[in-house]
Amino acid sequence: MLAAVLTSFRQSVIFVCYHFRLLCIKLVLHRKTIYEKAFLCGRKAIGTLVIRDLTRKITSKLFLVNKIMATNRTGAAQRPNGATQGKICQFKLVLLGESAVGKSSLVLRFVKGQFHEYQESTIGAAFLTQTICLDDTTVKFEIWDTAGQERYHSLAPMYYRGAQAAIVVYDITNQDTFGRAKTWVKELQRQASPTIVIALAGNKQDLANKRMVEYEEAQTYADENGLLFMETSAKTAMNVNDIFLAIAKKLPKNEQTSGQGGSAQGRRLAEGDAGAKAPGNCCK
Ligand SMILES: Nc1nc2c(ncn2[C@@H]2O[C@H](COP(=O)(O)OP(=O)(O)O)[C@@H](O)[C@H]2O)c(=O)[nH]1
Ligand SMILES: [Mg+2]
Repeated sequence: MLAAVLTSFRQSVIFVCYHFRLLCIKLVLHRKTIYEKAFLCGRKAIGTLVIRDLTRKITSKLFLVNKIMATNRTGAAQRPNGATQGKICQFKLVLLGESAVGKSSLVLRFVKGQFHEYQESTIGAAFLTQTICLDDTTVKFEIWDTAGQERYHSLAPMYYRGAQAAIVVYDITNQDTFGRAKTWVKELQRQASPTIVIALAGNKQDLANKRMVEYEEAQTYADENGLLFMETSAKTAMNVNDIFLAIAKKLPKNEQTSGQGGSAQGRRLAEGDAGAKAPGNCCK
């Protein structure tokens, strides 16, 4: 009887152990499946994120390339060396005037759109270029910004000789600089090219409350001498682009005979030689 009970107990224990083992195996398998699923899901999620990120990067790169291409396409109409944009002319322009009237500041404003309250004084001369577009004509200015001091005066003819345009600058708050501007105009009329386009700039217009040169006085003088005239401010940018634009409009762009002391016309640039020092051919 006891033996029978023991056997049955043993069998029960074996049965329970067997099922417990099965349960454990099932549990382990189940956990493995969960882990695997989670792993797969994770991989899928990471993959999606990576792909989404890559797509975004590629799209933004493509957008950037498109933007650059579009900019180049729009810019092409204004480039000086395109074949389809009409005339391309290059003119030598010189700035003259007493020192500290704002010659360098005007050039800096026109070329770089900047103004420095403490502009360094020019030694000898400085050279910059700027291009502007007039309808079907691209005008490239080769700008010679001279030093105003008397000790550099002997160098001036080097810069205005062969120049097609000049801006004579005075400071509206200083009467002496207006007198000096008149002397420069006389010198240009005597010694520069007879066809030179001269503009008179009454600079520092933003300081009109300290004005010593009346607008009407300068306008009358300019009219009498056939000069373009504008009051400008390198500080506020007033009339800076306008004075260069007015000169560009007045410069002859048709083929003519060369004037004394240099060609009366700008140089036509061949394709690709925007900065080339070609002989004085005319615009066409
Ligand atoms: N308020 C004012 N100051 C100016 C203007 N243009 C130039 N200046 C200042 O005048 C000083 C002389 O300018 P600069 O360009 O060196 O004169 P430059 O010797 O004729 O070349 C600098 O301190 C400039 O900041 C202007 O339009 N308004
Ligand atoms: Mg200067």
